[in-house]
Amino acid sequence: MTSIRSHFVPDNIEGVKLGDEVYFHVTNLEQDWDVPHGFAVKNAANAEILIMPGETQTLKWIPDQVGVVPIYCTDFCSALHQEMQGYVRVSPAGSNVPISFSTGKKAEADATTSK
Ligand SMILES: [Cu+2]
Repeated sequence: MTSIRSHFVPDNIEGVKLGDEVYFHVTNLEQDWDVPHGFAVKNAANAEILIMPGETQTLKWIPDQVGVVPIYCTDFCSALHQEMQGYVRVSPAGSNVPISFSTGKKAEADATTSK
């Protein structure tokens, strides 16, 4: 995925299965040298990564629970820093949910309750 103020692309990932080895390769697209971005998965056993402008860093994650897991920026990057987040849905092992991803779309449950 890419990171630039103030979002990740994509920021909504489906089709990850429990026990998968997930590698997030995050590229910071900023043109200003002093705007690093962070990246972390909520409740992951490892720490976050810090990505300097123009760099790509990789974070490995093995989900240990089924559900929707937030991902987020861990470095204060702008006034909209807290908007820099997204979601990964973890499905049960062996389920047939295909890998898919999108950007800027609200989670399904969210969209149906807000109507
Ligand atoms: Cu940030």
